[in-house]
Amino acid sequence: MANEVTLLDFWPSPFGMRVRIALAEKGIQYEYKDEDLRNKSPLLLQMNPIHKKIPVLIHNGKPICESLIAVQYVDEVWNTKSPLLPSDPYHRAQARFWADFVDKKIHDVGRRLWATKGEEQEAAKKEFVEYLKLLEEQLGDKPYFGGDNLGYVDVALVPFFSWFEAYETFGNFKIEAECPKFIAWAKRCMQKESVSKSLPDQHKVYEFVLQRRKRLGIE
Ligand code: GS8
Repeated sequence: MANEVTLLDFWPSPFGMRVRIALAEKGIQYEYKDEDLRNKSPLLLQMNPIHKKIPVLIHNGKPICESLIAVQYVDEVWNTKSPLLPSDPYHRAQARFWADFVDKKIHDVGRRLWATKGEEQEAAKKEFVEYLKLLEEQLGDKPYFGGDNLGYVDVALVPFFSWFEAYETFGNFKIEAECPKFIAWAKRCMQKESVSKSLPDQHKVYEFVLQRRKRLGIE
């Protein structure tokens, strides 16, 4: 079967980055299409008519929506190389739990770090550090959440590292001072080409967030 793979994405999206990393880990060639989310392409609307969101992975004409579902799909279809989910069902359930935790907590609190001010922002900073400390505990002494190799939780989480300059600058705090182990883990992930090539430069994301703050009237 031919393997035609397209990714509908938007470069600063941490969700899109997850699928980019998964495809890179598996060594899959694909066509990358950057969407203008204020003027969505007919292809995006056709491929994700329910949520109308990126990322959408298109495999041989068929769409797979939702980033974590797409990462699992990639892991299942290209299963001969770089497994992302553990083979043991209990460990697999745990990995899904923490990826779900990242989805439910990190994205939202990250947004509050750059899009709010005053008390709300202070509360977000406290919460953010709390979550990173929980993740540090979960990492333990392992190099990656996946153990000796990059795994599902790493793929779900590391994209947010590209937003750290924006979080720190607009939140006026230093994440490394609070969570050095987390930063060491993120830097370890960045040494992998599959990750470094999939994540945009932190400063570019910062500039993007600055424009968004202006549009939202925060600046
Ligand atoms: C979230 C995707 C998403 O929010 C996933 O894939 O994991 N749960 C989904 N995509 C955003 C861009 S990144 O913030 C998006 O496409 N937004 C367009 C819109 O809401 O109109």
